[in-house]
Amino acid sequence: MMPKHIRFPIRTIFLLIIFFIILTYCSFLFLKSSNVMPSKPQPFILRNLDYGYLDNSSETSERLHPKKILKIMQRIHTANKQQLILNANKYGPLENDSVVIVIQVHKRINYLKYLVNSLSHAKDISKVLLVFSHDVYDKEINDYVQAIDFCMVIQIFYPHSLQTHPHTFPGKDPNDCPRNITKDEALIKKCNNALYSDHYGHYREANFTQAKHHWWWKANHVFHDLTATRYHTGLVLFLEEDHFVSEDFLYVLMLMQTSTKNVCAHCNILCLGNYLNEFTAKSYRAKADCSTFDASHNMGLAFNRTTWSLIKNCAQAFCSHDDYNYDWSLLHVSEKCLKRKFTVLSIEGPRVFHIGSWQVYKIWLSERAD
Ligand SMILES: *[C@@H]1O[C@H](CO)[C@@H](O)[C@H](O)[C@H]1NC(C)=O
Ligand SMILES: *[C@@H]1O[C@H](CO)[C@@H](O)[C@H](O)[C@H]1NC(C)=O
Ligand SMILES: *[C@@H]1O[C@H](CO)[C@@H](O)[C@H](O)[C@H]1NC(C)=O
Ligand SMILES: *[C@@H]1O[C@H](CO)[C@@H](O)[C@H](O)[C@H]1NC(C)=O
Ligand SMILES: CC(=O)N[C@H]1CO[C@H](CO)[C@@H](O)[C@@H]1O
Repeated sequence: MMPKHIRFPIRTIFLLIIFFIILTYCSFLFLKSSNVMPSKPQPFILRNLDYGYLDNSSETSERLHPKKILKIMQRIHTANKQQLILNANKYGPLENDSVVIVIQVHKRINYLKYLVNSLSHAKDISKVLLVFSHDVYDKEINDYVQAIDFCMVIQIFYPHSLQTHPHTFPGKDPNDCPRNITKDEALIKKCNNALYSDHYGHYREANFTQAKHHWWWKANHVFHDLTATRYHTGLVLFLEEDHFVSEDFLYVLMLMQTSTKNVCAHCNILCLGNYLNEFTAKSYRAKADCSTFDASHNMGLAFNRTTWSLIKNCAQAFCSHDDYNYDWSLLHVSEKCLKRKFTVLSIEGPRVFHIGSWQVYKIWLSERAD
């Protein structure tokens, strides 16, 4: 039995510790509920295929008035023609060897803020050109992007979006075949695309096709149309609104690029993210692996015009592959169209992370259930 004058402070300290734990837990709950922190991601997701279409709030309920759509189309056309580069007088012009970062944006502004915030802390970010490629024209998102002040910024707008084509291709046409109809029924009905059901015998769902169309459009636009980038010879890194980056991601990317000659002679693609190690890698290892491109290389990909030409030459293989994101189409290109499969240099400790993995996990489960 301890003497009383020792027991008392021990009990006080014990109570204090309990109090502290409760306080931490409460603030954790608060941060979670106020959307400051992403929910805990699942470690074994191989693919980012959700792209925000799970939140069925606006797309399905809010149908824009045709006049409003026309207005948006005009603004998109003007912006794509103007090609205004923000902060060019402060950080421009774009150097040959600077990195161009292309970010595919749908409408999850909370995620986008998280990504932009992470970019703002990255070393050497002031030399970068950020290209925001939008498939939703949204004032709040535009205002947010236009306020970025830490590097050059340009916005491009995917002109064939679901927002501006709600009732015609690539949106949902009234004569589209219903997803679950059989091919025989479809042929009798003579609905659109009756001959072309997918791998599983289902027909296209407009709201799941946009991610891939958008990816293909923006890559073409950046490599061939945008005045600022159409002769760019340096790296182009592809990110999405629900990613975020580490502070050293540019430094690591450069390191990987300069070391390809020695460690990965035929390398065409650099990969900064992987789901496999995303949540398990204890260390920030900069060890890089040289391997054949596979399904796990689907996040934080960077390549230059040389590699893009290879992809572009396989446009037929890319576009006809049954896929609603770009990554498996790219894999298909690599395995079925190229003379030599893509070689990728990837980093063991990822520098690009995925915020919304828990949503992907939900689709993944529901797909398995189907
Ligand atoms: C996608 O479209 C299908 C058919 O038009 C619809 O049933 C479904 O609810 C939509 N899904 C989302 C997430 O909007
Ligand atoms: C860009 O790179 C090429 C060679 O790849 C070089 O000739 C040219 O001067 C460079 N341009 C700029 C602006 O640095
Ligand atoms: C098609 O069938 C699946 C189940 O097999 C169901 O979940 C889905 O809602 C159906 N879609 C339509 C558009 O009827
Ligand atoms: C582009 O990348 C390829 C490897 O894919 C490399 O051989 C080539 O030197 C790079 N070109 C430039 C201009 O950096
Ligand atoms: C994933 C998601 O947000 N689903 C919602 C779609 O809308 C219905 C009804 O409005 C909700 O019950 C779902 O939770």
